[in-house]
Amino acid sequence: ADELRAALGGRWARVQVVEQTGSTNADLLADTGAPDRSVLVAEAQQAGRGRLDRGWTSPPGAGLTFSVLVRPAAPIATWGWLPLLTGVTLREAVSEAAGVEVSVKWPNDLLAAADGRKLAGILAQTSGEAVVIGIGLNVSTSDEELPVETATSLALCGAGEVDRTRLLVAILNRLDARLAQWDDVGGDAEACGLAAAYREACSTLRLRVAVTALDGRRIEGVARDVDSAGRLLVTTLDGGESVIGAGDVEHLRPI
Ligand code: BT5
Repeated sequence: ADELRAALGGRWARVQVVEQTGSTNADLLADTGAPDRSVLVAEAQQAGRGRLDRGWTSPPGAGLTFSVLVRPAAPIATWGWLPLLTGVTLREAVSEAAGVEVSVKWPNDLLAAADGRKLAGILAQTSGEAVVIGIGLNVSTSDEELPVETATSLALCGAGEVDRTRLLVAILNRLDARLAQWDDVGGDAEACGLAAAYREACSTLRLRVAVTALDGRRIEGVARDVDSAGRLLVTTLDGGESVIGAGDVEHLRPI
């Protein structure tokens, strides 16, 4: 933790590292007094969560498992951009610190550019005026340790030895910078260049996709763009447009 704090140079208000916990997201959500820019890193997580209460597995020491808490000044209507902002940041940091090219799948996955397998997942949860953003990234995870066929790790992408602290510092430095730029313009993703970076990073855009919504609806069409709230705009086959929020989606897959 001291090494991490020193490398971050005071830009993160509170940095904690624990050997193990249930879920770093759950811990920060429960910590109602946590200051803006709190970070909680866990070596091992016993009850890691994905969206919709799905599980997130991370063998101890093989990945990065952490959450940050931020208290944005930007209006709540723009907070849908936070997982997307995190995805853009992860992509840049992974490319810089591990030399692996990745893309972002709307709304919350990081995929290896080479084979489309999932390298990382992002889980943003709101509690009052705070947002907790959790990140699980597979670093040295082996094939046998990965829970599903569609998962991969930096090591499996040919990254070689990756210094996890260095990678985490690269992520947190970039995340702080992007958050500040975005918050300074009131969460306007176009004005701070985030929307442009996202359009470049996102492999979902321009694809034909099938979305299964939580209410059972199925939407098929071309993923055209992302709007000012971070929602996906899908041009449906009949020429209409569906506006899809991250919270409404059970599955999204290219067709
Ligand atoms: C996510 O959910 O991808 C968000 C994962 C967020 C995890 C972080 S770790 C730190 C913080 N604390 C937490 O408790 N959570 C956050 P979703 O899109 O729902 O994907 C979950 C699905 O990904 C699972 O149902 C599995 O199929 C798959 N999965 C589970 N573990 C994985 C892994 N290590 N790598 C790739 N895929 C995995």
